[in-house]
Amino acid sequence: MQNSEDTKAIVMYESRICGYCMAAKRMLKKKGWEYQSIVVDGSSDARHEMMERTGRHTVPQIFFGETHVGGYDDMAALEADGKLDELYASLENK
Ligand SMILES: N[C@@H](CCC(=O)N[C@@H](CS)C(=O)NCC(=O)O)C(=O)O
Repeated sequence: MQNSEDTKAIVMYESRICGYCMAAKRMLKKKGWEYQSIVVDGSSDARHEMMERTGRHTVPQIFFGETHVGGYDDMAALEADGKLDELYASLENK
């Protein structure tokens, strides 16, 4: 159970050794956006939850609120299209 103060609008399922996760984290940091990390290494529950929610098995998997953005490439594509800021602006609990 998460503390409500730990609950962030952006949630990223990630693993510790993962280049795409690092790239996603760099992008979020550059934006100045906080996120909640769910590390799936060694946790079959968290990995199972990620796969159930996304239908994907690769990390990272990123949610903006209830919206499944996808992996790093998907988030970068939204940024390139100028749509990521808009999605972020629509979030509560930032
Ligand atoms: N296009 C994906 C690639 C993600 C990816 O390949 N992640 C690696 C870890 S850095 C992974 O999950 N590999 C495990 C696998 O392919 O089953 C993205 O941009 O997020």
